[in-house]
Amino acid sequence: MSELRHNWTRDEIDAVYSQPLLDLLFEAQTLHRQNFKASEVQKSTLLSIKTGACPEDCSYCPQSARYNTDLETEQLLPTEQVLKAAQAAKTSGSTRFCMGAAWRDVKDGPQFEQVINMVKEVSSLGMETCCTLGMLNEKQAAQLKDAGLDYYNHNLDTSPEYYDEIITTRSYQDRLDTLANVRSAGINVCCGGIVGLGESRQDRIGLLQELANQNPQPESVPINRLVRVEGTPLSEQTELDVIEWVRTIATARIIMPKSMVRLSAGRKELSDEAQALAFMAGANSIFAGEKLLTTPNPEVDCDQALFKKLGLAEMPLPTESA
Ligand code: SAM
Ligand code: DTB
Ligand code: SF4
Repeated sequence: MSELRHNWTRDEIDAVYSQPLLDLLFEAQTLHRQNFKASEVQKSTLLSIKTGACPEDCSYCPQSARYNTDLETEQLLPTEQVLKAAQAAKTSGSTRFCMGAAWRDVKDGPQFEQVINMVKEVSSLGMETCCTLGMLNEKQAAQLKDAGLDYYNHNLDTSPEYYDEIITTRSYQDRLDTLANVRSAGINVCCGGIVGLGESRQDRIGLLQELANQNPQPESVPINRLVRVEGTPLSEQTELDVIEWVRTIATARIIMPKSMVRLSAGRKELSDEAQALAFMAGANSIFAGEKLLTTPNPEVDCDQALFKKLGLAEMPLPTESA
């Protein structure tokens, strides 16, 4: 079985990414089958626990206060409401519950205390917990770990060169610093990016290089397809070719063979066939439930039908399968 590498060059990744599609899929499938049960797909459910009015300028994001996106902003949700959603997610087969807040960073105080409490309560339902709350310092990461947080999501989004075209209010290094704080607290890292921002193939390769060369590699790698939201600067962006997206997923699987690769935002616009190709390319996780944070996701019934048609099974929690 291949060893994990953290010294990938862009040329090496390009050689993987740009090979004939059928060879690429075969290589990805081979590694996928060495490391996972090929027909199991993990399901996570997202909930926006604090929506909109975000001070950052991420040009893809409907939650930035700088753009006019018709979004209803929402204060931090009451814990009971979050718990209800987590219970419903568990009932519908999700093993992980991910709580997202439209914050630039975490501020110490009552709101953070409330999030810590949410993590404890969701954890006690027997689900894996994940938070995505923006930037985080070392102490805050340790507090989340103590509360039982399993994963922290913080994306690099794109290549270091393209990053400044997309976000100006925080740097690539800020993101790497937060990821280091999450790691040092002993929390699993969920880190990926977005494709379809108008970036080049070299930028997608650059993002994959940054992800794979982290040591350890992120346990979970969400690959988002841009959801174009009216009012954001990227609302008119040309859609990324599906095969390029599949190549990105297959390359992620090959260079990060032990990570979970998640089909994240953008599934609603994709056909069953496109998603089947992505599963063949080694994707083994999805966001389930009719809403992502603020935008629509496939209905639960639709996903159930897709799983049935493709013969996919829900991946159990690690302890359940042991
Ligand atoms: N505010 C926190 C942050 O930025 O880290 C947490 C929430 S933020 C919405 C989480 C991630 O969602 C972003 O890093 C980005 O990758 C993804 N995202 C946001 N808007 C998106 C969109 N329109 N299409 C695809 N992915 C999107
Ligand atoms: C991630 O990589 N994708 C999720 C999750 N992490 C937090 C968020 C997708 C958001 C899509 C746009 C929205 O619904 O607001
Ligand atoms: Fe704010 Fe996160 Fe959206 Fe950026 S991606 S505008 S930080 S909610």
